[in-house]
Amino acid sequence: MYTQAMDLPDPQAGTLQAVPAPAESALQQQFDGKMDADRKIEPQDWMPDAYRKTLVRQISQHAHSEIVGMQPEGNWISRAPSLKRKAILLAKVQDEGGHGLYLYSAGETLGTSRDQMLEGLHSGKAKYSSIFNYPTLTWADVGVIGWLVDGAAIMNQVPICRCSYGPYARAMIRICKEESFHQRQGFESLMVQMGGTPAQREMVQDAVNRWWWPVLAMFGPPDADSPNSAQGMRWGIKRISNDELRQKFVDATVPQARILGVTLPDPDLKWNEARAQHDYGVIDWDDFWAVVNGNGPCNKERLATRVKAHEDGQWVRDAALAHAAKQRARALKEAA
Ligand code: FAQ
Repeated sequence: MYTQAMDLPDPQAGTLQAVPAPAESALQQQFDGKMDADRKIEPQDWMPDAYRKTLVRQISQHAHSEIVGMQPEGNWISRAPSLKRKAILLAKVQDEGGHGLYLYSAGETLGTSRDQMLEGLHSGKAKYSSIFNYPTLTWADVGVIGWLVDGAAIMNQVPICRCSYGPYARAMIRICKEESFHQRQGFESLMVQMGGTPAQREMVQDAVNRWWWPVLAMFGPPDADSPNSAQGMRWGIKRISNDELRQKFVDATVPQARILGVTLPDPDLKWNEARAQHDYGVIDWDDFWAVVNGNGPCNKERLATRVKAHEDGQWVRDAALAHAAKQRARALKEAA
């Protein structure tokens, strides 16, 4: 679907007349006009190099996050406590894989191949979300990932449905619908566990204690330390800032924690009447940057697992290419 837009006629080839390209300043003006009118930019439209580069960076990081994000919960598929939970978890992890694939397709419309994007991930050059470098120690972690990690992902991703780049915005609409199911299944699983034994309730509380702060950091550095935010906002790629989204997430999650009967591990978390928002404690940004820079608890394991999965899948890619070559040869023979 996305790649069709890349099938542009080549003015040098065939009978098409080469049309003189408008001057760059005129193109920039058209682009700025679209930005001002809040219109979408599509793959065939002219766009400044920096806009294209920013999108490739963000979309590929996002795709990598979805793909690496299959691992922490994937570890629990064979250990899910019932057939029902196994079926739900299988569907969820499969959805994350699908999200990664739509996003790689959206990235390809910008002229960067999937192989190039994957090379960035496998060589350790490209980033993916910090949150997937933490371990899933118990079954409660799976519920907490659904509730908090997917909850944070939705908060961040709903505004991207209005992103200025058409293919990214459209991919996000379906992704957000699926993330919403993920969040609800996590919350429901935790509700069941909280209605269980004291040991089960303790397990849920322990998982919340371990995930809460990394989830808050997942929204990215504070606005004042976020080098990409200002330009991302001007280009309509980012609609709401890191800090604003983090605040919205805290405000939405506090009442949910109350319903579940868990405590959020922050002694400074309290309602601020004047701001009509919650105050919360200080995030450990040193820990966040250590994880982003490859030194989190599971970075090495996650990357090694991803690279091995890619290498183990080489035969599938080879077979698909051989099949496509055979089909093409047959079609040519039949046409002759
Ligand atoms: N982890 O200037 P900013 C999910 C980097 S999907 C690692 O603020 P920006 C689904 C950032 O890249 C989760 N790195 O950057 C799921 C930049 O580095 P660079 C992923 C981070 O782009 C659920 C530098 O710090 N979602 O969870 C992180 O304006 C459950 C400076 O930061 C997306 O990718 C981080 N947390 O804002 C799957 C959403 N935060 O590239 C499985 C799309 C920041 O300059 C199970 N992305 N950095 O070298 C975005 O909205 C934005 O890119 C932000 C960062 C908000 C992540």
